[in-house]
Amino acid sequence: MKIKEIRVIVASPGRNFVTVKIITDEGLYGVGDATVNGREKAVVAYLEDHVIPCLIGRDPMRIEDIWQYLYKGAYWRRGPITMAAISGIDIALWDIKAKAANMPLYQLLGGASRDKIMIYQHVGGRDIEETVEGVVALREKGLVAIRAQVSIPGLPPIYGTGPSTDQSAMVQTLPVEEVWSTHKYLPLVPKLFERLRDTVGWDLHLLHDVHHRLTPIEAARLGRDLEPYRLFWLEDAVPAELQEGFRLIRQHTTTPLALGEIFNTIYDCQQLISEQLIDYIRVTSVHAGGVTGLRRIFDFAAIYHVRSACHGPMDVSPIAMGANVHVDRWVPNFGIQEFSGYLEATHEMFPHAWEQQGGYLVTGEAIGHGVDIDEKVAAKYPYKQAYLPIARAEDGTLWSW
Ligand code: GCO
Ligand code: MG
Repeated sequence: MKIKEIRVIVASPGRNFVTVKIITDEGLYGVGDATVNGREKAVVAYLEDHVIPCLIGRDPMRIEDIWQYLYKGAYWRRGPITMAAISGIDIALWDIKAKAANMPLYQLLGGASRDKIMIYQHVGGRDIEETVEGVVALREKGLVAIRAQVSIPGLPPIYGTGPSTDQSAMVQTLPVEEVWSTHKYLPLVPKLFERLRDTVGWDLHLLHDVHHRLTPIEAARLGRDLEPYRLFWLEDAVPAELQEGFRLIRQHTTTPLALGEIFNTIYDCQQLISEQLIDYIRVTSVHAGGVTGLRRIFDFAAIYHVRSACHGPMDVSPIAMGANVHVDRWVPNFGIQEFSGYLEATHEMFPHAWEQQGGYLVTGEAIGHGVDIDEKVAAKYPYKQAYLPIARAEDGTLWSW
């Protein structure tokens, strides 16, 4: 079998997605996700100009060799654009291999370690009351794990806090600038979780995402203040370039820590994992080297009792979600899977075998990863330039988030 053609399809069914379609001379094809939110076209150029010409004529069964060829062979290793391109190719190749083997992907990976995949979904509110109502409503739909966020009083809702802010990236051409205050945020979050525990009790898993906005000592304080409410995790407490920075947080709190949505390789989390500075590693197939990358990172994490928790927001396409859930179904050290849901147009463009059943996702038994792209639908939704927002402190200082 040989790779005959590789197409890159860019479309915006409510969000921008970059999809790789690898077609073989035997007619089998596979699809992969290569989306980097807000930087989509950089990946398209990388794929079209530098990757695809090198792969035509190669044997699609040699997934590991192609992965190494694109990683080591480029000389310029790692980085989000390179790794998203590798991820898109890798996910499509695993799809082809599983189809050739006539198996669902999880079977090829080693078979099912579980029947269904626990997910968490998001609730945000303009105030504590609104968040509590949202959590109660989601629990009624069968969710067993919920991420709760709240806007800072006196400031407009910003990305990842108030209601529906995950959509905001799509309506602006240039990045919106938002205002952040650590001073106002820190005492607010424990109050939210106190109210939540009073209302929903202790069975529900509760999570919180800080979006990289704190320093280690601030995160340590927050983790400690949240201990009475037994969070499932505190996510992205500080920017993670400084892996040893997490030692400081760890010394002060037993609140579990999760990290990794912007990581691309095992080297981004090597120290975090081997020093047991985190509890959940949140890498995802589209950004961390595809199925091959995830397997490598999760196997390494297993040695140190760190569990998997694939990133799964709306900008990780249903294809990457398909790859994630097959890995989730197999991975022995599974923790949880994020699932933000998708807009109707996104579902229409990516027919998928995975499905949500209450608080869980199931893979389905379709061969491959079970997700396809409908190119006719894709043609209806042209790319729209869109960016994530930018955060500034109240005095105008550019902020991490
Ligand atoms: C999450 C995230 C997302 C990211 C987004 C960036 O936990 O799901 O933090 O909301 O910000 O995926 O593109
Ligand atoms: Mg996050």
